[in-house]
Amino acid sequence: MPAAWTAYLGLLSALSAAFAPAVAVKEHDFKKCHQSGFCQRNRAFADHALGTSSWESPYNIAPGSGSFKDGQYQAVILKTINESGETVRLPLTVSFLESGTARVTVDEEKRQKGEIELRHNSTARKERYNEAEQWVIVGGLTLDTSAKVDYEDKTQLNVKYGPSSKFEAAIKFSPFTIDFKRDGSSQIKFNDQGLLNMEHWRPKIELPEPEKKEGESNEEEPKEEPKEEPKEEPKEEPREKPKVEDESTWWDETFGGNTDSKPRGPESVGLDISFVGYEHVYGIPSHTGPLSLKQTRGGDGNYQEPYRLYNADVFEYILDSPMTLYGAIPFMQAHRKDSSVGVFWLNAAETWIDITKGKESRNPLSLGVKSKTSTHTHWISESGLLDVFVLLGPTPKDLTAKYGELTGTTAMPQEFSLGYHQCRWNYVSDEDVKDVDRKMDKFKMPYDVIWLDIEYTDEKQYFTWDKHSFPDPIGMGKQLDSHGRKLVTIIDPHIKNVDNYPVVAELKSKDLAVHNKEGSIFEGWCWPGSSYWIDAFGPAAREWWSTLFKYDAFKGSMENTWIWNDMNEPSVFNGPETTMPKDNLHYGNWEHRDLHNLNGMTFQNATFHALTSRKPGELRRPFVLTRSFFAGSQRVGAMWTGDNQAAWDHLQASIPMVLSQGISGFPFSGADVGGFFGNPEKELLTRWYQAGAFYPFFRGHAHIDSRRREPYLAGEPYSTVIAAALRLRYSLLPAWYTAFRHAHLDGTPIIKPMFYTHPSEDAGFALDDQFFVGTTGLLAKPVTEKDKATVDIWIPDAETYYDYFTYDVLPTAKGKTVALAAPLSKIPLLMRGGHVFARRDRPRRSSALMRWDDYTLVVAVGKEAKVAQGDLYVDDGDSFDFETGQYIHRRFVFDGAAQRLVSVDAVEGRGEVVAEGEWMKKMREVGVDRIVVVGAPASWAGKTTVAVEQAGRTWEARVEFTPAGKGRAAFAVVKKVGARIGADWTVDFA
Ligand code: NBV
Repeated sequence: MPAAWTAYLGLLSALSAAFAPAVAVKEHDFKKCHQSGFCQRNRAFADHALGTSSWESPYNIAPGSGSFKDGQYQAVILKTINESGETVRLPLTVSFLESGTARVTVDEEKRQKGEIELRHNSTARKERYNEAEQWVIVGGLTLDTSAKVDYEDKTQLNVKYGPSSKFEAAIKFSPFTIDFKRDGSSQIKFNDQGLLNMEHWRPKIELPEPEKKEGESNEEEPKEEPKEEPKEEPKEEPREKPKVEDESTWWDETFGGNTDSKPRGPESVGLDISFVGYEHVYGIPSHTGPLSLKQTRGGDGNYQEPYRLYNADVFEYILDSPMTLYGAIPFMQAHRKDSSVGVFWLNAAETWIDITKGKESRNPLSLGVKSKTSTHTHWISESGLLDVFVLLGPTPKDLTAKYGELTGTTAMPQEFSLGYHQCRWNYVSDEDVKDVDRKMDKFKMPYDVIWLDIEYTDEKQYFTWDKHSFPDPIGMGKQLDSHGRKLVTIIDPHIKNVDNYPVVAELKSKDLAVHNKEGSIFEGWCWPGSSYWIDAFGPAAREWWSTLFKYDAFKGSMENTWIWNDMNEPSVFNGPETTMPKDNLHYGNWEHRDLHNLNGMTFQNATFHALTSRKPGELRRPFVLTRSFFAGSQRVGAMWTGDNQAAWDHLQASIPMVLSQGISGFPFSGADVGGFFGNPEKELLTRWYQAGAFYPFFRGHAHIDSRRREPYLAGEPYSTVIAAALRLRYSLLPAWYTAFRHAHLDGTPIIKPMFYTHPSEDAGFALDDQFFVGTTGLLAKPVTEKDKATVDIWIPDAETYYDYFTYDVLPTAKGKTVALAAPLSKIPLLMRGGHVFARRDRPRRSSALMRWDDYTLVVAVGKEAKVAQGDLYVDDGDSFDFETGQYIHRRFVFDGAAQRLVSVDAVEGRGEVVAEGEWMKKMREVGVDRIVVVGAPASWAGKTTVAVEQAGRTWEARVEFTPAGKGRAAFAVVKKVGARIGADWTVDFA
């Protein structure tokens, strides 16, 4: 290697190391609320408002400005900005949608009209960012023309809307508030605490002798909490301009040595949203704390900081924290016994959410709920519209369905992607990959995908291969393909700024990268050293991105290559908070500030679309894993929870994190199995595989500095136990795929927390360490503690619960916790009576090889009436043909009284209308080989055959009955059933 080249590489790695974050998250690298000007101002505003008994919100609907038409109310809110009564006009729209969802949007008239001046000669857009909707919302916006004004006078307007007009929005004019009611009682209140705050545009008044220099940092000394500042008596403060208003952060702001030029000055939006009578709130992922969100204004066990949503490469994140992580979904659900409501805050700028709970409503006139705890939330975003959707439930399932209608549901996945993924940073060569592939087979460990991290590239130039270590990617791909396996390669959004790299040359010449505030290409540092970032907000950039993935462009990729998008927050090593400067400019001249949280999604979306056009005539479901995400990302792939650690508490934290993803509309999620940083002890690794087998996305991954830990390296007894966990996952793949189908159809989570499945059982509302899988009735509680030999599982209802492996019947224990034996070899897993689910029991190397395997149906007989039911969905797992009906969806119903199990089409009348394609014809013939009835009636003793009837033919199948034993349920196994999965049939046990 020439000396100059070596020197250059040395410099590069030194620089990368200098800019790369060090070993543990440095909390001080990320802003606290008091270091984020708008957060500090809004918190101070809240302190002032809540501490001032005479406080009145300065926002009023302009008399006579309102009109109601076709399901929409429009008016102008006047914000009084000074003592002389000057006002700013803020156009308000309240839309009542057919789905029963209401939407409240507030804009700023001057900015709509472009009647503002930008500082620093900025060319940024003048409007408040109004394009989040274009990225996020895909349906559900049809107005409810039957919504009607129920009452109106000079002070208020009441609109009845929603199903059977059960919902009501009481809009008060002065001050402006909205009270959303269901069946006459308040559920959600806007501005009830008077914290509405839209920082209007204002010119900067340059003082001759400024008290503070422009750009002066507010980072050095944390500002004292406002309450600690010497304050005048609150009631003596002028109402319109509280003393706490801190102008020092209106203009240029510096943090970590980076100055944000803020050409539009202060422009935040803040609003208090109260959930009346609700004690629990959930959602707003991604954070590491409990599923039921904590209070954030201090106090015992509470956080001091608001929950933050500002996608960032947090690196070795800490647990039990409201700190931001890699992705953001500003959707919150509130729950109390038998009632769920929610809000979706459609804003892609940096956002903070304070949560407090209290017995008292601030408004003394609010009726009826004083004795109950209410949750008050305070939402604060740096810029953009105020745009909030209100969902009135009443069930958790209603919320996920309505949210899914708005933002879309989980894409039907590639079937292989539900299998196990083997990843590490890095498999060092194609030979290494092939070796791991062979060893997994040797140790009889099923897996579907092996992954390549950044080192496969030629010097971090994506779409290339390191020629020395990966001389034959196609040969490698073919070996994988021989067992139906896939390869996922990483492609990040930073494009190396180097000569002789055609990708960067095109990016520059076509002008498709993100710009800096001056309007030229933005340059920053990431893995490759100096880099540019594709601006996936622009249509031309997306089109160009697609060209790079064509098989003949990305040479070495093939039909079984899929993609991983990392670092898309975006991570910029030398940027503020390791991301992009907020005054960078994107397509359409929108500031990065306005759309930061959307950035990751737009990149994943570009990759998703690129994968649909790799070859003319080929249209397959893409698989793209993303680290960064926003509301709507569920439509284009899977996510994982980023760089966790090989530690028990990280295993523990992963479960609420994945559950939170699920209830927030993005259930295709998982955590790095084994933990990214560090070296897990073998017990931890094993327990992590057992837990990971229940993540919707199941991938082992490890940092480059960690020791090799492919599951077969664990040694005995660990490897055997891990292999069993992998096989359990594989045998249940039909049930997982069916759960994904449900998520795709109506937005339900794939794994479900207790409050979701049992919304009437208070004792389950805070539980986040056990969950149901889809509608299978499988209740799992992974072991997440060292040296544990039992776990306590909470039983949510009076159904019969059977141990999955032994068929032991749990003592009837509604609302109680029951100890389950959980030696290392065992995953605590129960079957709830009343369910039927499908499995494929023949162990194979990969899911593709199981494609035509027969099914086993498991019937867990329910307590009352001895009934059980469930379903199975199957399609070709790869194409979009399911959209035109090429799928099989069966419903199985076991009737204990009639002693019969039937299979019927789950979609009535479908059989007649679908012309069957090749896959479907073949699939129909696949058999139901075994039926296991757990909790079989004692009367079946002595029975040796059952009668099977299908399409007018009947025959007998053998059944083996095992009577109930000590604590164990009786069960019956029908063998060689001979029924077809795609046909109607009956198995008669009588
Ligand atoms: O590409 C390297 C890693 C990757 O393995 C990990 O999963 C990502 O979360 N990546 C982050 C970049 C650097 C991490 C220290």
